[in-house]
Amino acid sequence: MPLIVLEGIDGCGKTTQAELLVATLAESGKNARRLREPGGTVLGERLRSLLLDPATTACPTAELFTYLAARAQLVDEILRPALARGEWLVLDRFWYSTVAYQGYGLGLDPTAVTAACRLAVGGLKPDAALWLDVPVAVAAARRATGRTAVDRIEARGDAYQEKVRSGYAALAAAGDLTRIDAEVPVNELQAVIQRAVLAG
Ligand code: Z5A
Repeated sequence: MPLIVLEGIDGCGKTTQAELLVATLAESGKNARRLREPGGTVLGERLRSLLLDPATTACPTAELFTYLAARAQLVDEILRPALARGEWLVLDRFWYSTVAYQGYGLGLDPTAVTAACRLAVGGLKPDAALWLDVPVAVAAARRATGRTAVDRIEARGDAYQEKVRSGYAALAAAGDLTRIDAEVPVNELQAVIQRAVLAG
């Protein structure tokens, strides 16, 4: 199961769990690493800076295509070659984020967004896609303890995060994501994720 995706609203604990999962996989002898979206390539990291900069203005459609450009490059330059070499990749966000944030969050047609995502990933399918679900207030409290600067997406506030969360719920209901209750301590969540990955 070499391509594992962790998803969820900002502050749900994805990054913490992605790092723990990579460490566990590495301990068991796998060549594993974490990658994040947007990012992971020179193009992707530059686009990430623009996308998260509060000074950037981008209409929903421009924002959509910028995330897709970063993703298409990551798939072509990093993901496919690494998977072909047998590496295990833990991906902090993938196309599900675009459907949730730009589709459900910004009001773009989720069906059209999903079709655009398919084009960007060129048929690449994860072996496991886990949605770490927490209430918006819990995620906000977790973010508040860990960070200082608020980026352009976080600045949209709780109402936006609720729409994003409803997008993840729709993806889970459609069978695209596996929901995991993430309102539990780090070590408990780590055990649940490990079981889900190893069971796959
Ligand atoms: N975005 C988009 O709009 N469309 C797209 O297609 C894509 C992305 C791909 C990327 O930001 C932004 O891009 C993101 C969506 C948008 N929106 N924002 N903002 P990012 O990658 O910089 O940040 P993030 O994805 O939002 O993640 P984050 O803020 O780094 O949070 P996280 O990874 O979910 O959580 P964490 O860093 O692991 O944990 C947050 C804090 O909670 C930290 O202090 C931890 O110690 C603590 N924590 C973690 N787990 C727990 C548990 N279980 N209990 C208690 N406390 C915990």
